[in-house]
Amino acid sequence: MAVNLPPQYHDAEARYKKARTPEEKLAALREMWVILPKHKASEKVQAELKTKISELTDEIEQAKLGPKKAAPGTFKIPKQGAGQVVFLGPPNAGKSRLLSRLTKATPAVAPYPFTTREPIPGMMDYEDVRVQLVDLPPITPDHYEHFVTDLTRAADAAVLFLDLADDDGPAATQAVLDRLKQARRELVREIPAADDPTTYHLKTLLVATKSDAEAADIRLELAKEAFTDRFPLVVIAAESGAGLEDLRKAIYDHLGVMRIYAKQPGKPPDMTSPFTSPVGSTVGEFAGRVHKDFEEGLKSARVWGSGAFDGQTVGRDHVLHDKDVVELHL
Ligand SMILES: Nc1nc2c(ncn2[C@@H]2O[C@H](COP(=O)(O)OP(=O)(O)OP(=O)(O)O)[C@@H](O)[C@H]2O)c(=O)[nH]1
Ligand SMILES: [Mg+2]
Repeated sequence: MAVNLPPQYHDAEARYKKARTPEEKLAALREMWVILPKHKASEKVQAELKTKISELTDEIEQAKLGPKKAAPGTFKIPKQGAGQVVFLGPPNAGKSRLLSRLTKATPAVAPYPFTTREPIPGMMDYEDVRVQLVDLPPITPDHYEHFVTDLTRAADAAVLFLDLADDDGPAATQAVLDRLKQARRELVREIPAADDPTTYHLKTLLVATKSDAEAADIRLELAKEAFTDRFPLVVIAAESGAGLEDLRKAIYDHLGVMRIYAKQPGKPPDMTSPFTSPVGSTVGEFAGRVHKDFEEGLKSARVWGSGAFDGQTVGRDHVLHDKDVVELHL
């Protein structure tokens, strides 16, 4: 879709290209953001601008911290599977124990705080897809690893932890939210449509752990009062396994993706390894995920699955549904 950009936008863009310092660049990018018309056709440009503004703000802030603390890119976790979900929470909340229950990863689990020091990824199976979970060091007002800022940007969603074995559980979880906000990371139920580009929003699911602990039910009521209007909530006990199957589904659903099975003409579909695309993706966008040249080259497609679609021929703008089978004609 073509975007009609006003001349002032191009002026600001020219200033951006000429800018020599990160601060000058950021100022020009912010002007571009203000001028940019916010509608469907400019969504891609909006997203690109937001990422640039957010990255540059991080860069300027990390430079202020000095080279020792900054170490940008110390930890990068290459994405795998249908999406990447980071674990954020206070110390000792059971983050690592949960990772060890949902994946084959073997993080250290200990009855004292600050056990986890580095990000640890693991792959969670859910039906015929896999979701990447990343266990992270704990967050408190005084303890914050700066690589968490980078890792939250790279992630597709977050799980926020609340410890039902701790009277201070809700306060400790609130402290995590506050500390992340200082790093311009805001955890939300849904990403707001038109948001402030200097803050990075991350779609978040709240997980209350240790429901088997004494008096956990009373603490759960308090936790609900504090958080249920802000996040969807799943209650678990990693030790007994209670709630874990519901949690797998909740994490997958939370990613907002759908499974699409590719089929070659004259052959049965490959039902073993679906592609995953954001909910609402079109045939054209799906083609681009299968191969970067396919989106351009796509002539038509046949779709089996949702509703009346039983091999019907559709165009590139046709919106797909979870578990559709698609045959691309190039
Ligand atoms: N009763 C009970 N204890 C749990 C449960 N899950 C974890 N624990 C215990 O809680 C303690 C902390 O667990 P970890 O998984 O190491 O906690 P963490 O959040 O990774 O802690 P940090 O790495 O310090 O941030 C361990 O002693 C676990 O055995 C649970 O569901 N029920
Ligand atoms: Mg841990």
